[in-house]
Amino acid sequence: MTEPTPPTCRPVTQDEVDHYQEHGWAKLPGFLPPELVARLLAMAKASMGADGQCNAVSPMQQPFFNPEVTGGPADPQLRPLIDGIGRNARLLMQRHPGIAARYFGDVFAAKLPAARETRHPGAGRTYYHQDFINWALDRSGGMTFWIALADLAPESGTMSFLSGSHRFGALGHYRTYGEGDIFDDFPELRRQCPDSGPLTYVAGDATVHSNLTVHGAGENRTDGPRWAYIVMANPSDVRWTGAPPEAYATQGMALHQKLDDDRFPVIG
Ligand SMILES: O=C(O)CCC(=O)C(=O)O
Repeated sequence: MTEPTPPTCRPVTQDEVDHYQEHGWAKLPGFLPPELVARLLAMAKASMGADGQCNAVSPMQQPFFNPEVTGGPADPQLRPLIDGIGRNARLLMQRHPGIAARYFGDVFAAKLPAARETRHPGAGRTYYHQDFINWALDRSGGMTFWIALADLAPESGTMSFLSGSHRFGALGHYRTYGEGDIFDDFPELRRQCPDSGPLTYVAGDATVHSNLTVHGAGENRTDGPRWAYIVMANPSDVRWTGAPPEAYATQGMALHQKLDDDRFPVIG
């Protein structure tokens, strides 16, 4: 008897690849099958509680959402999905065939209701930013898959993207805009990059955005947490710039080394 295939995401279509290349992001409707979404949501609630804040407070303090790391590629429950995402990342990045996708990180992301008392940071607005500079990597090409684990309307604080902003190069670290925002330093973004506005997701829908694409999200104005699962991937040849990133520990790493296979395995 053949083993049942473990549930994973569907492959991206050519239209989605084209949209991603042109706009820097793409919507992926029905990316995950319902049984996998239900399993992921149950995992998230098991470690974070139904209110999305029973986990330990993350050392990476940011207002966007309350994060909870998972077992990542080492978790046999998650690996088939993470591999499926790696195969898609490879298709989306459109590098030469020798370049695969490398896992970079994955978290459950509960944006907490803005109107409630919360024990965690993570009940704020996701102000517009790029991810690239924060990753401390020597080349772009990386991307984030943002997967809705429930039906999410714009008022829960869903993602918005500035189409074409991935062609503007690096636009600063998100902590450097002070009281203002990215549009103070780069007003041309407003003129040249149409804003998708906050998207509506059905559970299992996803978006994928390049780490150079400017994106943001509003506050969560609903009563409960906004449940999402985020997986990040890079081209397999990325190297560490030597800068201190927020996303990973660099102790023992050598300047310009490739990301190590233990923590950042090639996936797909
Ligand atoms: O979930 C959010 O509000 C922000 C997520 C984000 O910035 C990202 O996935 O790069």
